[in-house]
This record gives sequence, C-alpha cells and structure tokens, in this order.
Amino acid sequence: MTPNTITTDLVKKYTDIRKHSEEICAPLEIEDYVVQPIVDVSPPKWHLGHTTWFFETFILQPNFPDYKVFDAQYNFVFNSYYETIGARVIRTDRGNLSRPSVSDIYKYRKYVDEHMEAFLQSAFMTEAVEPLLELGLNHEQQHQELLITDIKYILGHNPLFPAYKKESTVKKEHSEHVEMLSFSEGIYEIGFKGEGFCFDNELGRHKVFLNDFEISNQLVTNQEYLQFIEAGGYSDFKHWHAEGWDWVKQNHAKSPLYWHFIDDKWMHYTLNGLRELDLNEAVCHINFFEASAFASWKGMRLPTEAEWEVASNHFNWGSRWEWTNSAYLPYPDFKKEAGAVGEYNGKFMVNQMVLRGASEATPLGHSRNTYRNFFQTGLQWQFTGIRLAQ
Ligand code: AVJ
Ligand code: FE
Repeated sequence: MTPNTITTDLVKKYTDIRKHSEEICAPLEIEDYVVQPIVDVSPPKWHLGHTTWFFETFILQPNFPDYKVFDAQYNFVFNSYYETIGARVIRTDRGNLSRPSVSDIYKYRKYVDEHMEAFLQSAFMTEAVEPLLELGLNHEQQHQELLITDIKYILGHNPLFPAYKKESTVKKEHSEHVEMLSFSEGIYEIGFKGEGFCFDNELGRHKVFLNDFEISNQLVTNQEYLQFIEAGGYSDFKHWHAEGWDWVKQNHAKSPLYWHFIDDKWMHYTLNGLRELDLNEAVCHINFFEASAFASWKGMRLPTEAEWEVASNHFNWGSRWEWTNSAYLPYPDFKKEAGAVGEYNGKFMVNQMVLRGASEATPLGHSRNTYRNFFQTGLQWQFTGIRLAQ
C-alpha cells in the first residue's frame, strides 16, 4: 500500500466509527438525550460529547499545532475521570445539564471530525500517534455499547415503555444441544498475542495452571433462570454471597432487570418494547450476585477468566457478557502507561469482576477472546449472562 491509501483507509476507519455513534442515536427524541436516571447511566448526549473530547484532548491538542479547542469550558463537562486532565463535573450531575445542548454537541462533533480528518492527512500524523488513535477509536466503540445499554435503561424505565426501534426481522437461533466441555489440568497461556489493537489490561501474555474443569457450550436460558426464581432462589440466603443477599433485600430483588410479571405472564422490556419472555433465549441483565447464586443453586460455579479464555475456541460466544469468578486484577506483567491514558484501565483494578465475551450491543470488530470487560458486582444494566462451569 502507498502512504496515500493508508491515509485514506485511516480516514475512512475514523469517519465510519464516528458515524456509527450518531446512527445509534438517530432514533432518539431530543429529550431522550438528556436524562440520567441512575448514576451508572450517562445521558446519550454526554457520551457523544465525551468521545469527541477524547480525540480533542489526547490527539488534536498535543499533536496538531495551532489547533484551537471548540469551547474551553467543555473540558470540565466531558472529562470523565482523568485526574491528570483536571477538574470535572461530578458524575451524578451529568443528567442535570441542559447545556451544552444536543445541537451544540453535534456541532462539536463536526468541528472535531473536520480537524481530525485534516490531521490524519497531515504530516503531524506520525507513527507515534497511532496507538492513541487506536485507543480513541476503541474508546468510541466502548461508548457505543454504553450508549445502547444506557438508552435501553432510559426507555425501559419510562412507564410508557417506548420502543427504541422496530422489531428486527432476523430470526433468533436457539441451539438445543447442551454439553459440558472437558479440559485437562495443565499449564496454559492467556493474554493478548499477535497483531492489532488490544487494551493494556490484556497484557502481558502469561502462563496459568488450571485444574481439570468442565464448561458449558451454552449460556443459561430464561427458562432455567425462571426455574431458579420459582424454586425460591431470591428468598433463600444460602446461595448468595453476604453482599449479594444484602443487595436482594435492599432492592427487593425478585428477577433480572427489565422483567415484569403482568397478568400472570412474564414480560420483559426489550429495545423493541415490552414483549413476552422468550424462554429459549439466554438470560440477560443479571448482576454478578445473581449469576453466582444461580450457579450455586445448580451445584456448579462460574468459570474463571483463564478457564473461559482457554475454552473459548470451543463454543460460540458474543451474545452476552459472561460473568466470571475472577476479580479484575492486573496480569503479572501489567504496565501502566505514562500520562493521562495510564488512568484508562489500571486504576479500576479493585472491587470489580471480569466479564468475558461480548454482547448484542458490542460493535462489530470490537471483540476478542482476550478482552477483559469489568463491572461492579451489583450492576445489572449491561447485556450480561451466565455460562456454568464445574
Ligand atoms: C470497560 C466498559 C468498564 O464503562 O468505564 C469507557 C469502558 N473506559 N471509557 C467503562 C470505558 C473509558 C469501561 N468498561
Ligand atoms: Fe470514556
């Protein structure tokens, strides 16, 4: 490839990924862009601004001479958690800001995109900037998934249960054949290897010892989860962690998020609106406590992230993020990068659990079997599911 086609490919990759975030928001009404019903959910307009701020702050400002920021006040509004970059609006206030308006934020995106396109075609786009550009694009893709989960929460907690989009015509495939896959004890290697992008938390590749284990080739279905509910799973402390049982009691938890028992039927909110629960579909929107309690009730357990990664070439994955029983910790060789981007993943390596796989909300091309997602134990709003091991 000539330098010119490399540049054209880069610009195309940039514009395609940036456009996709706006496509996700296209079905929204203006009011949908602004609300923050819980602290974990960010207003869609905030995601659109924050991802733009990321390119402006980490690429254009340090690398494109004479670049002028779109609005100097936006740093305070769209900095998520970078102490290196300075003060920011507290997270719980993201939904209290009627300004910048949605239309201002779309103007901000356009301004930054025009400058990014010029930058990518300039001599300032050197090899040294490539990792940051990759990080910026992968960051945008992470927020595309968050946009979908947050939009679902916003619409799914509105008493009108509005649909985000019309029913898709794609038939869901249910495979019936459930099997426990066996693996022998031994030394295996996990962690990212090869070409292409990975996040710092997937490095370095290292050896792990695993005992004999079995892991299911299928995710737990709504039907199986319903059996747990009907067997009194939410009213018997014995399958729950202490913190999990506290969560059940404090929240009067009785079912996964978005489930509603209406007129003697289990319904659930989907992106197409309120629908009857499909019993053959993989259970979704359960937190780590629920996943663990279900596994315990079954007399099984959740896989560790190493078991999951070693086994992952032998089953289909990608429709749900799968809770593992591994704490989100640095790999033995983990190195925190210098500067603000060192805050990207490393500082969250406490009090969270690892999820493996991907989900129906994950953008195409943004999954790998070494990808380490992570969330706190009580959170249900991501597209999470359960795979059993023993
Ligand atoms: C990896 C999904 C837990 O939600 O904070 C977004 C992704 N990192 N911006 C998160 C992320 C920086 C991250 N998760
Ligand atoms: Fe972010």
